[in-house]
Amino acid sequence: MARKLQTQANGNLTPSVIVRNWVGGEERDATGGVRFDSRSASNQVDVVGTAPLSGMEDVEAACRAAAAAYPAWSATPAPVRGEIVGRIGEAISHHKELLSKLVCREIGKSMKESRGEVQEVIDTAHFFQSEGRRLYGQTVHSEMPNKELFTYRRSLGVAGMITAGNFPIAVPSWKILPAILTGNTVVWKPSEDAPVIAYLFGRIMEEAGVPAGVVNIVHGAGGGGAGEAILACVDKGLIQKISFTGSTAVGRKVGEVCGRNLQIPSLELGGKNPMVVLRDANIDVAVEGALFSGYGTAGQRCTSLGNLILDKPIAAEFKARLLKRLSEIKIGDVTKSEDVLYGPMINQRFYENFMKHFEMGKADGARLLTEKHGRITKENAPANFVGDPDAGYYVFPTLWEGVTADMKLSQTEIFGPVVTVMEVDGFAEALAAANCAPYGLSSSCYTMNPTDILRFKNGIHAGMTSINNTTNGAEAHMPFGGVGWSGNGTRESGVWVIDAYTRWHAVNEDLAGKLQLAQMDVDFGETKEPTDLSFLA
Ligand code: UN1
Repeated sequence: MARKLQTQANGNLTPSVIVRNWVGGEERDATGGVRFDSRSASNQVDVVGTAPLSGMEDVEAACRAAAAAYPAWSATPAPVRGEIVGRIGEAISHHKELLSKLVCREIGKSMKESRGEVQEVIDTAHFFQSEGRRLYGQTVHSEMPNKELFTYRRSLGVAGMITAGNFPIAVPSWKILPAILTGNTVVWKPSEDAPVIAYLFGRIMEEAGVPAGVVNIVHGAGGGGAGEAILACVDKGLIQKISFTGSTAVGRKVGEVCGRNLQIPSLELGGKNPMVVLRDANIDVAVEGALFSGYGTAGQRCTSLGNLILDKPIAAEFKARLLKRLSEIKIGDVTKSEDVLYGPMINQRFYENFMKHFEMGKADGARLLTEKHGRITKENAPANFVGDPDAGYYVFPTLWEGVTADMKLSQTEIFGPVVTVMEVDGFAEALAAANCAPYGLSSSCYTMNPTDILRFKNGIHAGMTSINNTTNGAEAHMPFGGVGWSGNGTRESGVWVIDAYTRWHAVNEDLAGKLQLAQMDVDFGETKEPTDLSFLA
């Protein structure tokens, strides 16, 4: 029978959830006994839940539980593992609306986007359910008779996962579902911004039949906390694979630890995603694309629009129209209205980091096109603001112009509702500007010209490209990941992520009944004398 969710009153209409670690199929508090609050990003008074602040001992226990579960799980037939992954998708579908409301409540994402995020988990589960009936290896011809060659995918062992708060359930599902489908077991440290969503995801996995210890969840902080402890467990030999989504700075550290242990981590890092709008583009469509790419989720997506690259003949009109749309959008408490384009900054750190970029832009000599900046308060709130601005970290949308490739503003990921406009003359300059930042996650180009479409697809340095669409829009069956500072070349989603959680095993079976050595005992026959073609000369 399903366990009852433990909650406590928190003064709000909805009680707060008592989150525990999930280790070896059991709920546990952290050994230190310390807990932290997860407050709604929209309204810092609403305690969505309290969660254990775990440390090294808790993470080690989770690694041991994952290692204990590994032999049986990796030996479970892949179609059976796939069936369980599929049931996770069914259970998420069953709870979709409630989970979407929780994503909205805990991290402050609009309901439309929250529903999209939960749908992404369902799509991922259904995709990997059927992969359980594929996981193909190959039969390969040998150089020698009576000998057969095979390739098999083998699982890696215990996979440690560290995820961010901006996609608190979709991105974890991109990692956990293919990892367990391919036979690995998992220790997951979710974002401290979203422990309740993570806890319920764990409960749903349990409900769907994920055996004890196959997925273990340890809550707590990143640096100096459970996240760092997971990395320490790589050095201790307790973890065979790391998958990390977060900043480029932390990704480099993860890469160092994994590198010295001869492991390849999956790193999904930052972006400064360009959107090019050429003179022949459908401006109506492009303005809406820029609005959603730049300001949806308050710009807190790794695929958010950074540099908006406008072709000179349409630049003035485009900026005017984008500014008009920015004056019309609703900002505010996403739990109170479904029409809000974006809600709060997810936490104080993201807010403070966003505020720092104004100094950078001024030092660069760029110009602000938007009028009001920084934190939205009761005194300065736009007329259509929804809810109480002082209750969360709400900020005005920001648009800069006069940005060039030599400015910090065009090179730095800001992670907030801000777009930096670069103006160019024609395709060649547009492509150069689109490639000016050291990142290369996503990209977009608006044009109706097939030659420019082809040239953009071939010339852009990015892991993902949209033609006439936003910089977002990953789908569960397409590869997700970047180049340059956006990652290390590993990919999530689709068939490509399977390479991240398996290694190839080459096997040969010799039934010849005698020793026959590759290369040495191979009979290629003799070449005859060359045919005399001299009479043709
Ligand atoms: C992220 O920001 O880490 O395509 C992932 C998108 C989303 C995924 C973003 N579906 O923007």
